[in-house]
Amino acid sequence: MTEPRSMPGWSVETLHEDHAQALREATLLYDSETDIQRLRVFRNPTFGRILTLDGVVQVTEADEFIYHEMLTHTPIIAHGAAKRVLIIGGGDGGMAREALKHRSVEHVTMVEIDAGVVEFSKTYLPGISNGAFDDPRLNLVIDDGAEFVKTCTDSFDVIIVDSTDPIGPGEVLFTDTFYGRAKNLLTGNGILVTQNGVPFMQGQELTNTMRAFKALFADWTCYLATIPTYAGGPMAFGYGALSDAPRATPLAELEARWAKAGIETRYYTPAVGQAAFALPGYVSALMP
Ligand code: AG3
Repeated sequence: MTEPRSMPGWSVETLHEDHAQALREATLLYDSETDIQRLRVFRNPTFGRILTLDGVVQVTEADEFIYHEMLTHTPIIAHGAAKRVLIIGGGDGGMAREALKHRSVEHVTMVEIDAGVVEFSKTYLPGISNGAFDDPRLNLVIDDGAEFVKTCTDSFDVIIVDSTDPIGPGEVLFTDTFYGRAKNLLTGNGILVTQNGVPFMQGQELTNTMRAFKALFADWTCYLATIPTYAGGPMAFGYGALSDAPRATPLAELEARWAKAGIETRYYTPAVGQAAFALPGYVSALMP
């Protein structure tokens, strides 16, 4: 049998055992090992520049807006008064960019394990961070997110986990211990959201996180968005909140908050953010 990896001129992602995704490498821009992982950037005419870590697509210029908008605006607008945001991971700066669009957000701490990814993204993918690294409200910490939450004494209104998949350096960010420590950093109405994989392909990953959230949070569930290069159907984002209030916010109120924020987006709207919590049967069936 031919190994899918051996397709010259194509980047083949074999994240899932029985499924591979191939993206044509029109131009290879960068290929190197950081201290932590293999980092590649190439250009694809449909998706623009694409960053892969250990062969898995992390971000593409064309569809990153869906992922970054949904993981920031959904919790921030539902919360309604978020001033302090913590991002775990997110080395390319796209999550910080979206969070900092909220003038009401006074401070963003971003904890990235790999300084190489940050430096590299500034050079090769500057449009993704789009100036976020120069914003005085951003505090960039190079550290393992799991270590950071163990010792951190600050608190946050919204915590966003922008991780890789639970293999390699990202694995610790999917443990009950990590979730519990992150929860302890949340303020009264605080919300934790997490990158939780594509449930059609990675159902167990979602079930494991949801089981942990169920034990930790007053309100817990997941919400969905389809990001074309995260193949296999919609991706799930874990949602854990200390109170029911954010998710009970009426649409009219979400819309008033959004209008006040005055942010332009290409995917998120308050109605989309609210509807994203409607779960198809096969996803509900993965809930503990
Ligand atoms: N991090 C999420 C990558 C997940 C890809 N996994 C997958 N297809 N299951 C993206 C980093 C962007 N800031």
